[in-house]
Amino acid sequence: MQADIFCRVVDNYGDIGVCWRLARQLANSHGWDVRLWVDDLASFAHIQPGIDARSPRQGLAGVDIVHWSDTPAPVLAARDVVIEAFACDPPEAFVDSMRRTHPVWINLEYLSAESWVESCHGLPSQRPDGLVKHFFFPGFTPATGGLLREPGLSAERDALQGSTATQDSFLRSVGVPDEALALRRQGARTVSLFCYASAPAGELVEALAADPRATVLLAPQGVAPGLEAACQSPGAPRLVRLPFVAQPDFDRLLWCADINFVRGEDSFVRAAWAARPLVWQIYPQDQNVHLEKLDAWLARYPAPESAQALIRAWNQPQAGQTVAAVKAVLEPAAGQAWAAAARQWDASQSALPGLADNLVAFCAELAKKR
Ligand code: TRH
Repeated sequence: MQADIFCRVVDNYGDIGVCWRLARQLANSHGWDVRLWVDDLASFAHIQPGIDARSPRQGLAGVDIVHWSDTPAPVLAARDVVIEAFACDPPEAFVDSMRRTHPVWINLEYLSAESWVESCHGLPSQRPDGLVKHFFFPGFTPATGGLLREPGLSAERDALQGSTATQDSFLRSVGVPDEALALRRQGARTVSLFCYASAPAGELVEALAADPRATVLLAPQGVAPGLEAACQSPGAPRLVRLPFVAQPDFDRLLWCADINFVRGEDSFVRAAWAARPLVWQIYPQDQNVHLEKLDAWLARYPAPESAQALIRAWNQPQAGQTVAAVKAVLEPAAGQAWAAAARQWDASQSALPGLADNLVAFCAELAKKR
């Protein structure tokens, strides 16, 4: 299959994060010839070393990367499959070429745990010009498109989680200092933090500082800028700032942590594959509609009530309940129940077919009918 994936970076790193992961998997696990169109190469370069933000065309990891600029737009014609991520509308000249060849056209939607997704997944949308676009919804049930998950991920994760020495050398390689590694070896818990500015990170630090067990807190540069000041108090976590790392290393960071605070879409899914407790900060939307989506996911996530309460508090900072909620999950019994639930969540979700496999099968069916 020859495919074009279109990615417009609306905000942050999730749009390109999802598209880049999908592009690599289609190219490397399924042998597809993939062109990835990206309008914002600077954001791409932030999460992928080796991307040249000024290059109109470059190849990396088996993917042909096209800078999607409007001045002038690249002159390329559609091939077998067109995947537009998150309804980003391919350029008009490209759609013109689609009218001549009628490729399979997929609109890859945002992830949601809401039940309506099942009835919309796979539906066609007939356009007046004769082209048909199909909706492909990621999701958590067999009636959806599933979640992105690379083959062999669990084995790689288990190997890392089973070896303190391998974790040490990995963490050292991404910039964790020896003295923080020593704290881990002496029994400190590891917490990773990737959140939006609205997250009550100060309350998290306050609760961790009050706990007798020490904490090493890993946070990317620029995220939660108040952490440096918050981590000055006695007993506060040992804060380690890390540069943004490539996606496979970001996975490994999550695998090394005891609790992962993640956000948006892609890091949220990756934290599930860590099989460790996760706190999700959902991407905020107008009129708090995101809170309904959060509830839809919490109804599926098998974590105990104390963990669910923390996740709700983390997403509604005005409630000011995060200190108490963190303290509750640090109780040994609560923590053990949550850790077991996290393993169960990973096992149940990874037993379902992955998004790339589902997408490949879906496109093959549609291609037969062309
Ligand atoms: O950056 P985000 O907030 O992206 C958001 C969401 O996707 C949201 O749903 C969407 O509407 C909005 O963008 C436009 O969070 P997310 O989805 O977790 O994406 C972050 C990506 O960055 C993910 O692919 C992981 C990657 N990443 C790294 O590769 N290395 C790193 O060091 C870090 C911190 C992140």
